Amino acid sequence: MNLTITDVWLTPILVADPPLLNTQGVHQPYTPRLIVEVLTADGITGVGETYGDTKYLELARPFAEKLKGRQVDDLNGLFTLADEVAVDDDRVSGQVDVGGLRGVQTADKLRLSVVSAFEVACLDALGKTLGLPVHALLGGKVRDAVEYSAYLFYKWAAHPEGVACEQDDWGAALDPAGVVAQARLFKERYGFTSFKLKGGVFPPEEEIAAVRALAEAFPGHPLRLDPNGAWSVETSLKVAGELADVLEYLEDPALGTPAMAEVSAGTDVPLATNMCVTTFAEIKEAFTRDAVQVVLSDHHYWGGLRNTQQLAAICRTFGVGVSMHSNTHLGISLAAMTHVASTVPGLHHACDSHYPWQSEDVLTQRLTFDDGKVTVSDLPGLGVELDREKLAVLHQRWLDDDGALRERDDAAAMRIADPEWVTPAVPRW
Ligand code: GKR
Ligand code: MG
Repeated sequence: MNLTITDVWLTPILVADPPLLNTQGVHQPYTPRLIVEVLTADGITGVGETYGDTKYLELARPFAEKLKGRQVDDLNGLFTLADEVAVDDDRVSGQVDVGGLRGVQTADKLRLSVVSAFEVACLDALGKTLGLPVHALLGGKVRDAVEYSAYLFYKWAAHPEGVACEQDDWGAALDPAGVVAQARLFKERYGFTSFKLKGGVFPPEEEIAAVRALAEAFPGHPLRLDPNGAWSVETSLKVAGELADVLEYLEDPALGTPAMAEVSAGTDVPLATNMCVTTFAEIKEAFTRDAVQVVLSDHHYWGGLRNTQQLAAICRTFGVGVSMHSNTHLGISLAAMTHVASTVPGLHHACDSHYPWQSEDVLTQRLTFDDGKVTVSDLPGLGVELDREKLAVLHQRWLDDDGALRERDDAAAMRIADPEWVTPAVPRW
């Protein structure tokens, strides 16, 4: 058995994405992702996936070079290696990230977002070498299937006229009836029983009405609303008061730990976050102030699957719930999320996933949701296989792009429909 990494391949791609609305604007017709492949001396390939914007690519390239010659089981070494790769701090020192929806942006978080893809690829290669599934390398699964929630979005029927795109079959969802119709489709197609609505798009009264309509259509089903910090403390408390009887939790109603702590002090509705606790450094203040009751982990920016387990252990210690956040992603990441989620005890909330929105993938076989759950694979590694032809097609799309779509920019995508659009300052309401 030879675990030496002999080569690393990076393939940036553009993946079709429907016109999903959020506080920043709207999803572009194609979104960038990066596929990482790690090859070992034994001819084994491990795969990983992360954000594909230029700043991630620029970091991934020197990292990939340094990885050659190292051992695929040297997972801790990935973090020291990452520290050796220089980051242009100017571009990441501000608070604004590519989507502005995943909390603070720091050089460290950028590094972790890149390391995570390599960690997943190394675990996949190691698992394939040893004949063990990734969950076994993480200590073993404690459940056989991981539950996901339907991730509902306000959306247009199509991207603006004249924009090159793939047509989706979800239709428009711009009012309570549209949101309920979308939820019905999610349930029909995937069997989801929890629903999360991405809010912060319309005035809170309209979003309250949409959640009420969901509660009527799906009595007793867990419901969440996530306006990505678009509301003031006062508005957050008003919404929490009006929806207290139907919400499983309210996600990032207000921006930042101090505001979330104020909201938390004024309501019994649990608060979840993927914006104010996104790094280990942010945990202490948020937990001490009881600002959040559920942390939504994301292995991409937390730095991988083992860091996600560490986060879960800290949450458990403090009696804070843990579940999973998602951003546009493909099957490799869904497989990685499922493996790590299967190892986390006390995962009481269904995880988020954008996967149903992605009609394209780079796998020979798409992952499936049965009754809203993904079965944990016991095959060696992640249990997925790359489809080279599909990968090549999506990579060609990236090569053909003049650069406009290579950075995710939801505000720029919105300006195609509304040239006056500027991302609203928060709190907006
Ligand atoms: O895909 O538009 C989106 C979401 O708004 C995403 O970017 C968020 O980061 O899903 C995320 C969230 O839960 O805030
Ligand atoms: Mg969120």
